[in-house]
Amino acid sequence: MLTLFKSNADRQARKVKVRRNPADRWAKTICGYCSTGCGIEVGVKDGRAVSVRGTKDHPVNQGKLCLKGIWEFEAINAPNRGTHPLMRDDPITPYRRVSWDAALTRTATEFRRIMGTYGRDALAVVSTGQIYTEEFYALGKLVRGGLGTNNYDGNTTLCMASAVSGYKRSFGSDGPPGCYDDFDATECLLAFGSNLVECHPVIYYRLKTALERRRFPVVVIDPRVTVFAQNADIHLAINPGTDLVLLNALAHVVLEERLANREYIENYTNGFDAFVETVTQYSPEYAEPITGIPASTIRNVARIYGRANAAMSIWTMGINQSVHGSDGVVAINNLALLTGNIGKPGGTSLSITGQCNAMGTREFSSCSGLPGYRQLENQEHRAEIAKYWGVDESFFPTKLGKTMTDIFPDIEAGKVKGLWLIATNPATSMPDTHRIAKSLSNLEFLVVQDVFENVDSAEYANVFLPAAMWAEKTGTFTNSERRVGLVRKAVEPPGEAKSDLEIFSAMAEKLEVGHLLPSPTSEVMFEELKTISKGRPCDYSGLSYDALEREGGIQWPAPTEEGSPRLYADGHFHTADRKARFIALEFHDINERPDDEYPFWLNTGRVIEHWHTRTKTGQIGNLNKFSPIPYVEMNSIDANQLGMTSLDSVRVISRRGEMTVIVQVTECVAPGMIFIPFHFAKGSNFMTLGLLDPYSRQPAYKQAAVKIEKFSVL
Ligand SMILES: Nc1nc2c(c(=O)[nH]1)N[C@H]1C(S)=C(S)[C@@H](COP(=O)(O)OP(=O)(O)OC[C@H]3O[C@@H](n4cnc5c(=O)[nH]c(N)nc54)[C@H](O)[C@@H]3O)O[C@H]1N2
Ligand SMILES: Nc1nc2c(c(=O)[nH]1)N[C@H]1C(S)=C(S)[C@@H](COP(=O)(O)OP(=O)(O)OC[C@H]3O[C@@H](n4cnc5c(=O)[nH]c(N)nc54)[C@H](O)[C@@H]3O)O[C@H]1N2
Ligand code: SF4
Ligand SMILES: [Mo]
Repeated sequence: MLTLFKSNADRQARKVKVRRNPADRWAKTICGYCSTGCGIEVGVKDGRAVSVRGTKDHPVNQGKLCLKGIWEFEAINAPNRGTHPLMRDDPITPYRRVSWDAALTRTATEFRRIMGTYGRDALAVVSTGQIYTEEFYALGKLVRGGLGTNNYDGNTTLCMASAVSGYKRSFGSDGPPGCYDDFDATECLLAFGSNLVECHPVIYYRLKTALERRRFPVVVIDPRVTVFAQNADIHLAINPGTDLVLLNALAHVVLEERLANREYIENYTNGFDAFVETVTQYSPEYAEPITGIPASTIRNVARIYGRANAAMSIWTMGINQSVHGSDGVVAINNLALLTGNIGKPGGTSLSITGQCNAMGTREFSSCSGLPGYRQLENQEHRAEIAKYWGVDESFFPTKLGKTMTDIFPDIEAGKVKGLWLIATNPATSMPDTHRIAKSLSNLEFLVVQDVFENVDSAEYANVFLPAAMWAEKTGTFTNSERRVGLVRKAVEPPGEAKSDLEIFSAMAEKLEVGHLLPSPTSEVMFEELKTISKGRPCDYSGLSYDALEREGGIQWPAPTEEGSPRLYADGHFHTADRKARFIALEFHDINERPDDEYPFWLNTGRVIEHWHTRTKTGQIGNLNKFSPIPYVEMNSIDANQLGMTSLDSVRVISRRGEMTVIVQVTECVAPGMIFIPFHFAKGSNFMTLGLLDPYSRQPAYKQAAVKIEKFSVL
């Protein structure tokens, strides 16, 4: 963190202030930032959110909150909240306030015109991981059952798509099999590409608490020396994008040293022989020059993992955001299957998800199929949902449409003409944002539905729809351990802002499919999705709002209020033969790599204070005081060589774009690598390339080649 105090008075003025505001009442919610799913109560006084506190004895956070949670009520009251619908004829004229009726009529008319003129798929809908499950379900019903475009996806393609794809390939269905309690039972933790301390601070607190009770080895695999890496027993500073090779080599050693669980493999898996054939080629000596990790260290880690009675892996974006994202996830699953570490306490392969409701969208949004983990390709699934919704089965596409990352090139190519963005800000968060700006400018019609009217993507829009935020509406989120939690409405939304659910229902009306969403309450939506979830992997049928509130959340599958801490405990998976699949994975190096002209690896990610594109945290004084501006982490060897020092302004340049940013000299990145937080607009995503994973279509945000020059105004 950089401090730039000019004087003592300046230091005083910038001091972080925590006000203790008295509240009249407290509303129970789940935090609206990350997927940890902390219980958080919003203090309300005179109808305003004035405070928050962690929910005492909550099963996830036991009253603890991180920096973002502590000031979350300030996001509700922040400036720039959208209070009225806005409209303009074209994106170069100023917006004017209009009525909801005018904004929705115009939107529905444009949607109909575009679909009528160019075909249904000329309209795209891109949503998020940050609205309630009930809202996702309603949007899916409207898009799949009313609009009929197959260009429907969410920002989860930027985030969790590789985990989803990997789980489906290995286990036949999405769904993280483990839970946070696994820290209390495990004998070995491998953490791949996760900055847990900054990105899921309360999961880290759970891990630390488990370690204080009982030591077990923690191995962190990350090119950077994060605080997590500093606190690990072993840090593997892996070469960017080579985790697959490391994982194959770990499996190689487990097999070589006879540490595999033959009984588990025999009873519950298939595909083993082909897998063995492939990993046989990946000796630690072969992996060493590719991964940068000494063969002896790989052997050591494989032995620790293989000999543990229960061993677990967690991972986040260092794995998912790679051209081998899906393969990386499958390789983590392979290692778990090889040692029988699935479905048992302390033995799991647990994807740490990202956004507060990245899980809810996977379960019920219909983005990647139909609700309840149903598939468009499956005739029975189409028939079930068509019947339940009262729509013609033939209205559904029979195969999955484009993902968010393929929709934008289609906009650029003129195939997609209209776009509805809901709670996502691609103008800043997509890779190669110069190209995204061009795509957004190419649209005939863009509608942005967001809680903040100054969101970057609204610069390109014709219509802005102001939405109610977390705690201004009731609904559920699912966290990383499949725990469904309830957010109670604490306060009224500002001005004329409406909940996303109300907006979807009003849109359905305007599109003359109002029968799909006749009574837009979260309770009604919850009952519908519960009904269709019965017997599905994400079974919600035993849940109720009262039970969720009472318990602080319940883990699906939940055919009763009991819920399930783990999946696959009986060794049965969601595949046709109920066995898990070993999948043989070859490594193909296709990244843009540093060369003479662009000699540095660019790595991007997060800091604890900020949330994504800063629409929320950028408006919160204390968080900005901690982390006011973007910076580039640079190793001292590189800084010396380039004649640069901390606080110098430099230009970081890739083949796609550049940014000017100040230097932070650190030993946390290796020579030849730099790290820039991606939160700031017109920042690191000007430079990223974002090659896509072939299975998940998730962008490789963490690997690009750049050069660095001193900034000069002359
Ligand atoms: N404070 C804060 N917390 C958040 C968020 C936020 O914006 N701010 N966002 C939430 C969301 S949506 C998400 S998805 C999560 C993301 O959570 P994380 O994935 O933990 O966060 P990142 O900083 O994106 O990246 C994690 C690490 O991956 C490493 N990495 C880069 N390349 C590689 C590689 O090739 N191999 C390996 N093994 N590691 C690599 C990076 O050095 C970095 O330390 O955080 C969630 N929590
Ligand atoms: N370089 C680089 N880029 C990255 C990443 C990276 O690691 N490196 N990570 C990627 C990942 S993992 C993710 S998840 C994406 C995130 O990328 P985005 O989805 O663009 O992230 P946010 O800034 O969270 O955008 C969410 C928007 O929803 C709005 N919002 C919040 N709550 C509500 C609500 O209830 N209703 C409505 N209608 N709007 C709401 C917020 O104001 C905000 O504008 O970024 C990706 N981009
Ligand atoms: S760890 Fe995540 S869920 Fe918990 S308070 Fe922080 S941002 Fe919210
Ligand atoms: Mo994410």
